[in-house]
Amino acid sequence: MKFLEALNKQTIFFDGAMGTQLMEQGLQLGDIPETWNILHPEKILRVHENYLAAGAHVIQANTFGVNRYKLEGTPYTVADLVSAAFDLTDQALKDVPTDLGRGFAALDIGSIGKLFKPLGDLTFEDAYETFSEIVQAGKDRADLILIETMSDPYEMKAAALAARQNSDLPVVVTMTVGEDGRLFSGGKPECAVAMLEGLQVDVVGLNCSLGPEEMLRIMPEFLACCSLPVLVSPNAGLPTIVDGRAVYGIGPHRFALLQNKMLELGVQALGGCCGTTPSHIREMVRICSLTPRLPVTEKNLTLVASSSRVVALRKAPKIIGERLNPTGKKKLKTALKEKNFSYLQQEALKQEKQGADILDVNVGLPGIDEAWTMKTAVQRIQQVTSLPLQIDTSSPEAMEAALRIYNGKPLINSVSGKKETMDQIFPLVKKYGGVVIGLTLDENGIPDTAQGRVEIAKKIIQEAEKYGIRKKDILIDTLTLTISTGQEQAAITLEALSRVRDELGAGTVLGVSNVSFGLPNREWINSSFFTLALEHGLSAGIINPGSELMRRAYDLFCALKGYDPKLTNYIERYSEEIKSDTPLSAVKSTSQKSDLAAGLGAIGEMILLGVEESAAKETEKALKEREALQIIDEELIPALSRAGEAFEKGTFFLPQLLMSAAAAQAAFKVIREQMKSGETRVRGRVILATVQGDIHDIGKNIVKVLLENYGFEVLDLGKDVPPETVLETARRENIRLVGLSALMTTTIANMRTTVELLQRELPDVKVMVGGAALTEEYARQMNADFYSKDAMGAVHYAEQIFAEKA
Ligand code: B12
Repeated sequence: MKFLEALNKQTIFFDGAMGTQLMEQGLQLGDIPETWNILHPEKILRVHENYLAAGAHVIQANTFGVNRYKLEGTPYTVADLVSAAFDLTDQALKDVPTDLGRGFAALDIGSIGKLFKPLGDLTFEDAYETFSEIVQAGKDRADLILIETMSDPYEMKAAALAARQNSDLPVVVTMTVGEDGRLFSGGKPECAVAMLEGLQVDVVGLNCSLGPEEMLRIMPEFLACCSLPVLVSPNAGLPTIVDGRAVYGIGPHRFALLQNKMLELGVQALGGCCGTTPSHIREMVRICSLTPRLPVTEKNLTLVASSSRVVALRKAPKIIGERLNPTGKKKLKTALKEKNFSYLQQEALKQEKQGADILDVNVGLPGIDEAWTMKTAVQRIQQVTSLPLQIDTSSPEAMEAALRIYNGKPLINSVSGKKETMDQIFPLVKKYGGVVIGLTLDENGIPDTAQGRVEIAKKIIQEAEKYGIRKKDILIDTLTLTISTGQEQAAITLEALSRVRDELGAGTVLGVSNVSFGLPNREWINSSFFTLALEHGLSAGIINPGSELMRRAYDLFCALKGYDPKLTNYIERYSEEIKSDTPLSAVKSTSQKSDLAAGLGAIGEMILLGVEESAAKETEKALKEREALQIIDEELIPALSRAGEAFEKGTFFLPQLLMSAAAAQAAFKVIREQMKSGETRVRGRVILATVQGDIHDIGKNIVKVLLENYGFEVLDLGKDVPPETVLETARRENIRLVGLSALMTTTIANMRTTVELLQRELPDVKVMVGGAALTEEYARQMNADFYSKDAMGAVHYAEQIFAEKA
């Protein structure tokens, strides 16, 4: 029996932990567990056999970490270790049959362990290649591919795509969330579920990080958005550290009872992650086999998603921001020609603030490399906004380039009823996933009756089905034509709209403003037509969210039709009005990120929004009026502090913190350039370093610039610097003053070690310390010579030291 056949029939049990089992047999921290496939095959085989004997149907080959990056510097190749892993699963499956006959072996794929650009140096294609190599190595030996312990939706996409493109095996993807139920991107699992459904994977789920109790709390929400079978593999509780080792508190019986509740909620497959043992799996199989399983249900949701936000269409009507389309927009045209993507970022942020739900991205201009421009625009826009994007192009090459690197499940604009277009676009939708807009025109043009447009809509939906694209993933555009050439046009579009909704049960979309082409006071007609369209069932309008009249039409419709619960939005918005040409900084915000910047200047806001180029530009402007130090004190530091506080509160997530830090660095670079003085005389030489284990270097860099500015030469050892390196450099370079920075409570200990080492080995060297985690009191305790809460203090102390000896 094949894996999917078995899953269709009954509850499928996966095995439990491998890593914690191997640690009990002597695996040390830092060892690569997969090398044991060759070094200690008998131990791996025993783990597999124990799980099969406990009743598991699926065992995971010991391939979790076999990626080219982790194997760098070892004598092993991916192919060697994967092949050895499947020799062991083959043997185990032969030795121990399951109640379904021969069990199944999964090619287990874990996270690469690197961050994507711009946070790290991994590109989407690097990740895709890395995963493809593993899939190719295992595809002929595995029964299924299990992509697991993934927290970044972008990495899930790379892995799922690699699995789909390089094999015909069933693909299971389970993700890991924190205790707050969120992914690394800050999004809820539904973002990733929407994307993975679009990528046509077979099973999704949760594993690792949490115990079954915490996962049970998340499960109802997870299941509510998911129309695929679900696998849940929790840890055996949350770990506590006892004598330096992780101990998991939930025993087999309790684990089994909690997993049984998952079945009652509607999960189809169960397994275990860290800390689970064959006893956990045995008890789970014993108890859960008796519980009838619920069927998988189609939730019929039309979801588009970014990595951190999901928008459900066909519920309340939505706004698609139209401002990122060069037609009729001179500034945008120039920006595209000049490759000024920060202008596009600004326009995106502006529309987000104005309340758009989704952003249209169209970069079509004559003479432009559309594929490159579209890809770059999407990459850059998704760095700054959490809104899902609508990829809008008539070029299949540009479409594919953007769909490939898009982080989430996009809206795809568009396909039409023309056979040639459907043949080009549907394969892309099948490959990358997305909700696709079907235009009601074909080889014969645009029908001039509603009936004709409904017929084309039907044809599009039927053709899409052949590719496995479901009706819920199609929105029909019944096409807006101008009433200036035929007044009946509006009525035809509207009739088609409601018939698509009522007769075909599909969602709809319209570019609204074309209705008034060639007429005066266009917004008046547009906004009234928009209201009519909403009343005829429009799911989403492509409009300018900054237009007062359009916005008002939308908000009033929502208020009158009950889409604005308790009229909260209406009351909040209409105490103050918004104009379409209002500059970004003056727009009343609907986004939490900009609220955070309240009271700060433009630099602070750009740091909190994480827009590097704009942070730099604003700094250049500000330097004409204000002192560099004032900018640091009034904008950079407060913005970073707020980012830190929001991070601590859990309203800001690591990618955002990283983007903010990068923007602060960009602002700071501008300041540094300006502060470089022409001074040539060196007043003294100073070592600066952020201590081992700590990678925060913004503060240390500020200290460096000030010291240099005051005529000192700085030997910057960078961040994460071991005590020995500081000592060796101080000795070799005959240094008299060392400055150390530490930002975390956990790294203060390393600062202390460094201070002690320096004072023991080089008693004449003075050590000054600083960094947000430090206090005067801590500094005294570690016997540092000097502490300063800011960079200027470092300069004064250096002056004192070098004056004394001069
Ligand atoms: C930016 C930032 C990051 C960036 C760092 C980028 C970079 N290149 O530096 C990134 C995103 C990478 C990051 C990562 C992490 N961060 Co962080 N981060 C911050 C943040 C928001 C701002 C730090 C900063 O740059 N401040 C501005 C500078 C100018 O201030 P400063 O460093 O204190 O420097 C001034 C003075 O202290 C002094 N000074 C500094 N050094 C020296 C040296 C000498 C000799 C002297 C005299 C003076 C001096 O002069 C400077 C100018 O006046 C803080 C929050 C905060 N409010 O501090 C959290 C914070 C420091 N991070 C934190 C954490 C937990 C992390 C992570 C572990 C997150 C994670 N879960 O992975 C990782 C740690 C990675 C590691 N191993 O180090 C915690 C630390 C908690 C604690 N008390 O231990 C904080 C406090 C956030 C929080 N509230 O939770 N972070």
